Amino acid sequence: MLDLIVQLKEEESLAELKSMLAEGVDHRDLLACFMEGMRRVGTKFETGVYFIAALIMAGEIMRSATEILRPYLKPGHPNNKGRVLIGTIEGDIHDLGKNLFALLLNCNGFEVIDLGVDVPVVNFLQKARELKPDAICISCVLTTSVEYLKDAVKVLADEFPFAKNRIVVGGTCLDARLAEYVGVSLWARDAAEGLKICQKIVHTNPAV
Ligand code: B12
Repeated sequence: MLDLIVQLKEEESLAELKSMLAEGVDHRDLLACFMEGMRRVGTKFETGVYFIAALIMAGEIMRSATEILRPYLKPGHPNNKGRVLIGTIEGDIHDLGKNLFALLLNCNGFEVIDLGVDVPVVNFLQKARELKPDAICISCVLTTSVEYLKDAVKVLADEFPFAKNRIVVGGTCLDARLAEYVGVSLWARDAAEGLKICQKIVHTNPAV
């Protein structure tokens, strides 16, 4: 299936996904396969083998795969309800990872307010003031948006004394070093890790 994804064969890769699900293959492994496919398409883009049209095509494949996997993401016992504000940082229009994370939060009983993509800090600020979320989750996929993220973290932390323990960042371009650079201690490698962080925040430090 990985080869089909990397070759951007939408119909074939999705058909393969459906048949593997029907055979009982773990949906987490299948999701991981699609994500690895996206990574490889990205590398081909980086090295000049693929062009922007391939990224668009890959995005469509990932979107459809997420839809097919959606029913499998529901857990057995929802708990830890809380409110999460989420968005992709300014300058960045990637939303598939963010949407996947939002879906996982939803399936686990969280109320999710999604501000969309290319979100300026002022929008995060306004909504955070209005809704007092348990967590503010910011997706950053592009390296070129890291400075916006750093700025957003500073503005939010200045405004809300406890924001530092409520801002969660994630996205392909981030790692522990960059998270530290933008001033955040809550960084997630993937959506599942992000979910655990949000559950912990609600457990130990619910918003009032
Ligand atoms: C599909 C795609 C696109 C699509 C996006 C469609 C969409 N609706 O999102 C389109 C065609 C729009 C696109 C455009 C561009 N892209 Co693009 N794109 C990709 C690609 C192939 C896949 C991304 C993806 O959806 N992955 C699958 C999702 C599920 O994974 P994910 O995003 O990593 O999310 C997971 C985690 O990171 C996490 N997560 C994500 N966000 C958050 C947030 C929180 C709070 C938490 C807890 C977790 C979390 O949860 C997810 C699940 O575990 C990647 C390749 C790659 N390596 O990722 C390049 C890639 C991200 N793109 C890249 C580039 C350069 C661009 C363009 C600048 C290209 C251009 N010259 O125009 C533009 C930028 C447009 C813009 N202003 O944003 C580069 C970025 C390099 C960098 N470090 O900055 C990459 C890495 C490709 C590459 N290797 O060069 N792209």
